[in-house]
Amino acid sequence: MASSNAIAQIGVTGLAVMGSNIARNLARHGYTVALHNRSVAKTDALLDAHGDDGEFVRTETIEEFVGALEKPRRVLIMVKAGDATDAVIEELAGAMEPGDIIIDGGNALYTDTIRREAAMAARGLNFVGAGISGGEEGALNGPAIMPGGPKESYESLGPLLESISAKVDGVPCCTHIGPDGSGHFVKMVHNGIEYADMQLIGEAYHLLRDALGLGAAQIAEVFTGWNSGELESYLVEITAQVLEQIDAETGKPLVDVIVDAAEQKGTGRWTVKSALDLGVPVTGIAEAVFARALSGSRAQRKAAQGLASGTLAEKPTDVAQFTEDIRQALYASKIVAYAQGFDQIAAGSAEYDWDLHPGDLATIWRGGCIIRARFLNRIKEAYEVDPGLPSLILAPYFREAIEHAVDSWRRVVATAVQLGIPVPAFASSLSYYDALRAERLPAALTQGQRDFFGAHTYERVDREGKFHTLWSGDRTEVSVE
Ligand code: NBP
Repeated sequence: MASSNAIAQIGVTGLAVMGSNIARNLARHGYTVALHNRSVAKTDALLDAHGDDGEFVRTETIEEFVGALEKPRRVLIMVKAGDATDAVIEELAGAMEPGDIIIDGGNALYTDTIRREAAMAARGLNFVGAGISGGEEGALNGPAIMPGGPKESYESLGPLLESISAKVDGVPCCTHIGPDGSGHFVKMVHNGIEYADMQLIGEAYHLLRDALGLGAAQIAEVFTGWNSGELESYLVEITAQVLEQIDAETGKPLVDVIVDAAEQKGTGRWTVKSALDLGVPVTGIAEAVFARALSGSRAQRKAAQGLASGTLAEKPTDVAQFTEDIRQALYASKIVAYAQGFDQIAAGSAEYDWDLHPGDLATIWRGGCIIRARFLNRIKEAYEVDPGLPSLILAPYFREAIEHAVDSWRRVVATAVQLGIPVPAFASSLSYYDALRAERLPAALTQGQRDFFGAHTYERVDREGKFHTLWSGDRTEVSVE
């Protein structure tokens, strides 16, 4: 119901798919919501279609919008990330007063959020960068929400955001993440993990199709079965549904008529760029981003058709065993992807002094968001037992899960290589695991080479200090201060 004089508890500006659904979610939870969009048509379309969802206040100008809000004012921005967000923030800040709260629920780059928070704080405004996951369905029925920003603003905002978020065992999928850009940072890493998870599922599908010769309907059944075990997750569930879908025009499985070139909006790329800066090896996420890029290199791929494969091995004959091997490889690789993502979160927390709590993130990612999965309960438990875990892989539950899976994992990667089926994320995750557990890495040789050509020095295994060999002299070793 639209009303012209109600005082709204929150305003939403940006009423495309995400903003409309969050506004409806808020109204359904009993909040009076002021509505604003750059073009009024979207505001009216929302009111026409869903005005009965609750109490809305229709506004046209920013002044009208801000004037409709209770103080301290709370405004949620849901516009396109980047310049549009800056433009809207500037306009709002001009109309708001010290103590008011601006929440950016878009997919902002966390460094932009750090900058915006500082600029708004200088004007006395509270700025909250909130990562929101769950797509349009989540926005309407309960997303996972990752709000950063000043702790004080969460006192006023928290109950409202928690009420519209997803719940798991009665626990809201929303918590205060930390200062300034931390909410958008963890949302970015969440999306990076999502990329890795999707790539791993894609590789499992590829092997089931090309190594075992299964059709889409049979593979859908495999994924449905997997979804009742430890792999239970939103992404595995929707994979089965996508594979079951039949194209109305051709009668073929839809997946067989979709062009095999994956696109990306950028959050995976941001995750990898940030990981490079932080020096965190998120190999699974990086492979997933590159795999999308390679799939999209359509001209190159076309030109490369017919390149030699070399002699290929026979396909596995024990379908049940190899299917189980793939399931185990998927589970182990997925653990690696999450472990790497959590490493990046720990590194970001240290770099920006955010004091992030990984167990809290595992808790709020259990529902609402795209990477929601049964095993996030296990991650939550692992961090409850040891908040300072050096790697998720070292938590007893995951250590045992990988120990159980590792033979299958090796068989899958070896078989894929012998059959010429690309499995970049499975293979790099296994290599990461082997590197992590290796007693001695070839990095000693790398250090020797660096010292040879650049006098970069090295450390010794048997005594403290930095050393350099006089490679172009008499090749004796000197101690370097
Ligand atoms: P879009 O990202 O497509 O943005 C469209 C909205 O931005 C419209 O309301 C549009 O107003 C407004 N806008 C633009 Br474009 N430029 C503007 C400007 N200069 N000034 C004011 N408003 C402007 O919408 P969305 O897909 O609903 O996503 C909203 C945010 O949520 C984005 O940051 C997105 O990354 C994030 N997000 C999306 C999803 C998802 O699943 N789609 C999930 C999680 C987060 P107009 O109607 O006047 O053109």
